[in-house]
Amino acid sequence: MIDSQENLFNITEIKAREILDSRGHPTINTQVFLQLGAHGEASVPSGASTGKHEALELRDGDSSRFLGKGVLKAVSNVNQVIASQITGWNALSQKKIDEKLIQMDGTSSKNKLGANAILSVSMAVAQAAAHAQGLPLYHYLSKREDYILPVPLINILNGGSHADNNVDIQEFMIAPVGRDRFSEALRMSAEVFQYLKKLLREKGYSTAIGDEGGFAPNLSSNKEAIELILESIDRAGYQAGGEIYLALDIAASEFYEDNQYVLKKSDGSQKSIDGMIQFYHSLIDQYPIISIEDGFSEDDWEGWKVMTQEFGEKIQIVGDDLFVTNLERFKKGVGKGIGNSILVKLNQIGTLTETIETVQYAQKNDYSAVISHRSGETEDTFIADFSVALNGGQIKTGSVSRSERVAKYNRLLQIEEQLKEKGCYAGTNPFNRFLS
Ligand code: 2PG
Ligand code: MG
Repeated sequence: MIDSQENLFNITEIKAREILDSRGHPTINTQVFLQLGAHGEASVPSGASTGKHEALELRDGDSSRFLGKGVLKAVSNVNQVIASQITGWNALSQKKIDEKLIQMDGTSSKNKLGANAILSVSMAVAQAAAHAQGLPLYHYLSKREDYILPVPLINILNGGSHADNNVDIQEFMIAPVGRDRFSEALRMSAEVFQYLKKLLREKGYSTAIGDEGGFAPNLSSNKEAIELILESIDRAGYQAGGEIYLALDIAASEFYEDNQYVLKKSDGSQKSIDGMIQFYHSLIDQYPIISIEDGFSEDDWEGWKVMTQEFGEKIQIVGDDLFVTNLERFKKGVGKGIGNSILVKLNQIGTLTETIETVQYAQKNDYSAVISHRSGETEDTFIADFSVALNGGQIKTGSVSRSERVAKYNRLLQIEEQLKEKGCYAGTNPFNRFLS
């Protein structure tokens, strides 16, 4: 009896295809069908400022299609290679399936089958299992009694590799902590975004947006971006530094050249580790900044160490390109006492199980875990559920414009509504250690 019930969760078909992401580049979408009739699907995002230690995103390299960016090899790896091995397996056995995928690939950076191919199956299996059990994904993944709705880090001004402007810092985000509901925090942020638009117009700046839906004007300096955001917060009637803090993703790997940080999009100035530390002092001492991501380059462990010593008690220091959601690299960083937070992107490592292990390791070691989108995204809302399932307390998924970003926030609104008193907004909690 139990056997036949379990059979209902067996995978009957796996079907992948090439679709488009938010930048008009191809990516992979995979559906997993179960005996029961239920199915799940997932689409894999893609970065622009990718870390060099990330798992491999398999692209065809055939310049006659999509400028070489096609993903037909990854699609065929799912439809032929993976499907032939995983069909018939029980979708409830996520860990076993992920282990099998890792073993089938057999390389440390998943460069045989491609992390994009593998991840699309891993996520779609979880979605299929959740649907088959009639559970929302966040509940299927964690089965908690109570949940935390994450603070959204909302990227309202874009620079770096995500925008064609003269701003070096990649992301200027607001962290709306001063409310007790996610929906209210999101409303505050959307209002600030609209005030920022008005302000940019008044000043004669462009209100065109960058890859993650934040504005992307040409500005006189990185600091001007911060000043404009602070003024928008004020005009919206909120208190910067009380109700809303600022968070930055410097994405410093993007402008690290010959042991120097070269602010090439703005004034072209070159900075050493000391120069960067002084730069951060001038920002952190002056503005209500609560979090800085990738303040130093992905292999500049020395820079990271100095930054952590200098600011580790004052602000959240997030490793993205540095840790690449990779447990081994992350362990090395934790061992060296580097950073106090990790950015978590499923496609940097390639399976759900490995990603969960990394988040759990962070939580055990008192590092915060910020669940993140990529700059090239799709309408898939997996990470919204994932952030709630893991009680991480923070999600970074772009601005409050562009549907591929807003889809995640809208999914969180639904989750908050479903959870009622079982869901609690994280508010200031993830940052309390820095706020006293
Ligand atoms: C980052 C991400 C997402 P990308 O650097 O944190 O914002 O950008 O996906 O381009 O790596
Ligand atoms: Mg980053």
